[in-house]
Amino acid sequence: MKKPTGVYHGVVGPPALLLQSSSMNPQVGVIMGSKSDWDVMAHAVQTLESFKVAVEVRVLSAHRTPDALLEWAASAESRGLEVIIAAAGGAAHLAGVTAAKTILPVLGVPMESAALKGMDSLLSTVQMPAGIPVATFAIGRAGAVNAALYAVAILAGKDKALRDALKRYREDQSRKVLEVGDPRS
Ligand code: RP5
Repeated sequence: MKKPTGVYHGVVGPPALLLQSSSMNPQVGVIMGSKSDWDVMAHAVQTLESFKVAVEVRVLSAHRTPDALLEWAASAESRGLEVIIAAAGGAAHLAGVTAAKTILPVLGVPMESAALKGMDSLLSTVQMPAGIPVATFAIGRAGAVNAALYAVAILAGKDKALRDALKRYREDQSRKVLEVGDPRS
């Protein structure tokens, strides 16, 4: 998976670990607990960029860089972000902690883990007690892509060009399936 192109514009003190962002005015923030999550989360960033949605991408950890995460989440709305995608594996509290510090919609993507194949990540992300919601997606690549598509759908509520692009995406997807026809040929 190729890295998204673009220039990073720092917003939070010393960065935990910088990947890249794609624009001066990102609408979606994509954060992940470790650089080891990047190969999967690159699918989310690539999907967002295919819709020309500007993305801020950071590695931030709820347990390894708690102060930087809290500052990033608390300032997300004032920086212009409208949706946050948070991916983590294991005892995955990244999405929940992020959601605790912002009223922006937080979309959680559980990463596949070595020990429990992501069931730990899934349950840690999805089982938020009432009051602080995290919209949780599938484990791994499917979740990364769908979280990005869901973020696009949220933004599309006030952006007709994005609504049209989403419709085209669905149409292309349907056409590709139908083009297969008989899979034996
Ligand atoms: C989580 O721990 C990360 O989100 C990652 O999925 C998992 C393992 O991290 P590393 O040990 O590979 O850095 O915090």
